[in-house]
Amino acid sequence: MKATYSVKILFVIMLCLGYCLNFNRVTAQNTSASAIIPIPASINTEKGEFTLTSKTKIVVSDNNLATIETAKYLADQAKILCGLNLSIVTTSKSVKNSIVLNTKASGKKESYHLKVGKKNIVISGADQSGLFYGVQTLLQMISSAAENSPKIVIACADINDEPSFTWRGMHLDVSRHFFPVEFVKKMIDMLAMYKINTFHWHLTDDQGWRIEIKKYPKLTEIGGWRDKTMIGHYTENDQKFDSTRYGGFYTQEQIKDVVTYAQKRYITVVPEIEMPGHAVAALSAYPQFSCTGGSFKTYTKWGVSDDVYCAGKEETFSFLEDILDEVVALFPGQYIHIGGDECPKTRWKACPACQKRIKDEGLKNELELQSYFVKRIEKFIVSKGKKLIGWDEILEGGLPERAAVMSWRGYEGGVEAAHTGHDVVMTPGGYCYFDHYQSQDQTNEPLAFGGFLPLEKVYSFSPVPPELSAEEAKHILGAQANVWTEYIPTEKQAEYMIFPRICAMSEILWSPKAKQDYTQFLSRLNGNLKRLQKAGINYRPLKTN
Ligand code: TNX
Repeated sequence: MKATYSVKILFVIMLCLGYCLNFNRVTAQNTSASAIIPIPASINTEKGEFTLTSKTKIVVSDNNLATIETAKYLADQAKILCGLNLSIVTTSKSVKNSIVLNTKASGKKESYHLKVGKKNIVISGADQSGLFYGVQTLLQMISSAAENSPKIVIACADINDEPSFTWRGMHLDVSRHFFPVEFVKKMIDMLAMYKINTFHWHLTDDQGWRIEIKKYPKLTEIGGWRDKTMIGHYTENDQKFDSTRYGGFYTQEQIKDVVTYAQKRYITVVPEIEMPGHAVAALSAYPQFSCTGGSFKTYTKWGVSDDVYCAGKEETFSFLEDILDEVVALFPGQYIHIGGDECPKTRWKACPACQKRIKDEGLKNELELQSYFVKRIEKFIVSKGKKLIGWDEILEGGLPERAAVMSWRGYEGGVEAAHTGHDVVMTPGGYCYFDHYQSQDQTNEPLAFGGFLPLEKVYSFSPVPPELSAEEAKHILGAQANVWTEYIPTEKQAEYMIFPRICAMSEILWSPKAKQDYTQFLSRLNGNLKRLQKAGINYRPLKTN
């Protein structure tokens, strides 16, 4: 009797133990694979777990400077996330209880292999950016493990990951409202976390010129400031303004600092210098490059101005080429964005110099004059070893031979460009405009441009339209979110508009379509929001629309 009783007790104990062990395993699993945004291309969860301790070493196995930088980045971030001070060693020997970093993986650019074993974690990038993304994935696992228990337990797993698109971007308009370097860096940090690799910096517009140009100091002295700013919505019958002088700009030193900061996070900064339209701030400083000669004041309201650069005067082109000369020297990336959007033809129609240009060049009309303008600038940019990208209006009147198109008025511009073999970045307003409302009930939301772009709609975005052939689809480099800031005056509000929509955008651009699942994304997002909160991000809480 007694013996059977003990056996029974033993059996119950074993059951409990088994349950506990299994439970632990499930918890550990939850702390890894199910926490990552964007979801990796392939994850195999395996038995066992790795426990991160203060004794865990980061091993740089290839003695490469970039790998060492990434090791330092990992150590710094791990300290923030879980308080552990991980030391870095450089050795090709195997080290127990370590996170090994190398660039030995095979695969396409930016891809990586992450293996969590019981004794070691090995992150192999196909290149340095791949290694960096592997580290980002591990950091997400550490972050989520740290939330669940003081012990950092990561379930064993084998992850193979690569991006779907090469252009994974976010744009920030710093003209309508100015954002200081510290904020730009904070955003770059967050973008890196979500494997976004392009930061499109909208540096000039009617309402403010934000980049120091040494040859034309008045661009920032005068064009960097406006007398007042519109309050309320542009469409109100009775437009209202404050009475505060507003402005700011980045020195070239600050620009270089941001570019280097971004480079260390594998983010390319694409500068945008608007032309021929959206140029009132520049013209307020140098009115001689307009059709009428001015005078102008840096714009204080939103919308589109009739005053644009004069396409007839030779001096306009010298002026812009001088500016671009300085811009090209500051930004090592391939692309220079020249805007090209929303350029009314009113002034050109009435301008003798523009009309003469149309006649002399045998152009049909002002649309072709715009095309002449962009093509001329494109030649210059190409002569500097760079590529031109512009908003889809640059298609009108004929696209420069090698230019890439940013399709914002829907998919159409991008489709047309891809049909003719041009590269395209998709940014259709309905899916990518983060200045749109996040709720249908606008009363509880901060004033915004308009529209309705909830998280779920961002997640439903597909950058490649079905009408493209497989060959044409290769021209869709990717997509980006655009953050226009007419109605975004503060950093807090910018964060509210960007997060968590950028998390959805990152998954659309990185993860394979077959892995995209909104409900599952939401469950992974919950943990991510805690990390955003820790990083001091004023994200929009998940609530119904
Ligand atoms: C259109 S998108 C613009 C911007 C505005 C934005 C507001 C584009 C190329 N031009 O100047 O800020 O709409 O959503």
